[in-house]
Amino acid sequence: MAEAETLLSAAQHAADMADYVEAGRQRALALGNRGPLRFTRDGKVHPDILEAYWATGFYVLEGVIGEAELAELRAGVDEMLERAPVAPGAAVDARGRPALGLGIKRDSYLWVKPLADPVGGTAANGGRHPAKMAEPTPGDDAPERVIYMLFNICENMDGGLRVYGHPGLLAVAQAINGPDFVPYNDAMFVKQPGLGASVAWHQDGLTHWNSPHWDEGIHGFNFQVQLYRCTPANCLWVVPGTHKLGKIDIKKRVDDNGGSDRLPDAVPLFCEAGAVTVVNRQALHGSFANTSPDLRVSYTFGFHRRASVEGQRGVLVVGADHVYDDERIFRRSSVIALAIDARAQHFTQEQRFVYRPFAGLEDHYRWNDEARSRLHDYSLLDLGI
Ligand SMILES: O=C(O)CCC(=O)C(=O)O
Repeated sequence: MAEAETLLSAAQHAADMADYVEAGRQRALALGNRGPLRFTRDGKVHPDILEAYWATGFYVLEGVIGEAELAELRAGVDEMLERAPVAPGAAVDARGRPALGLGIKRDSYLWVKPLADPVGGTAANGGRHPAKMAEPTPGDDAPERVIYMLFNICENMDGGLRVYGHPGLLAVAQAINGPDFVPYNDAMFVKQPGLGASVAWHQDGLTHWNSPHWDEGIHGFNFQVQLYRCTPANCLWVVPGTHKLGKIDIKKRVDDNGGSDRLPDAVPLFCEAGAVTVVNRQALHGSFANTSPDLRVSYTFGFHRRASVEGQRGVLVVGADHVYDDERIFRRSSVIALAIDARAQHFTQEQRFVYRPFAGLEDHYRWNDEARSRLHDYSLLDLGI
């Protein structure tokens, strides 16, 4: 009985969040780091966007992905979910068909317990999530586990590959990380209403905190393409300005907050479907168990400066320990070149992005069946730092 009394119901968690969520919304609106993706007359990302990004550590780009493309992405996610193995490691989906992603070395699906915090307070991801989030108890009808993340997006979903070649987003990557920018990884966070697990507070980067060259951009940034409306109750939260602080004692912040995960200065990245959020990987960020009634699906992919990655020993990646040499960087970066061509073939009226490391090599990176086979297992080449 004593244990039952300490359980936090999903409804109570949602109610407890209400005031915090509203106060966070007001703080977020005051920051001035949201709006459409704008360019100067000579085609550069508008300096106001970059200034606000560097000041706060994030930006909400509104209205980047149109309805038709969103519909393709949502259909791609639905298909991945329908064709998921019936249970982790199973060979067939719920209808007995061969499950998606069987031939890919990296798992395409990650399951967790509903409303749980799978990494907080553990050594996972290099121990970067030192404090545990509140873990509300799901309803009696909740499944034992839910899909929490999808991987290998560029291989499993053509719509996902095309977004990877989006000219506006690649222009942002170039403006933040320089023309020789390189990719990190990609995934989809799936936070189902009443079931979605939390992501404990963390800073993403692991490698460069003590580097003599450390600065506020050295660990790169992540985009999140938002497939559905994000509300303050289900979205990612960021503590503004923390990308400038170096490594933060996150456990102490939570302890100083009375042990509560509702950090007082954090703000929610709420937005409409089709927005793309840009978050500095050094910024302190996390998301709560989704006890709201709204689904969130966030297509997440990141980019680094080439100099941050060159010669680094891999972290946060699947597969053998490996130093990121020129060949690995080039091969992983070729996914961008293929994505640009896949996009150009689909959106024929759009001006394609010129990715400097592959300028002049476009004919070798045409999107076709042979290119599709070259993409196989690309995520084993991810460039985590
Ligand atoms: O979207 C989320 O809930 C978590 C995202 C995140 O932590 C990340 O991209 O590093």
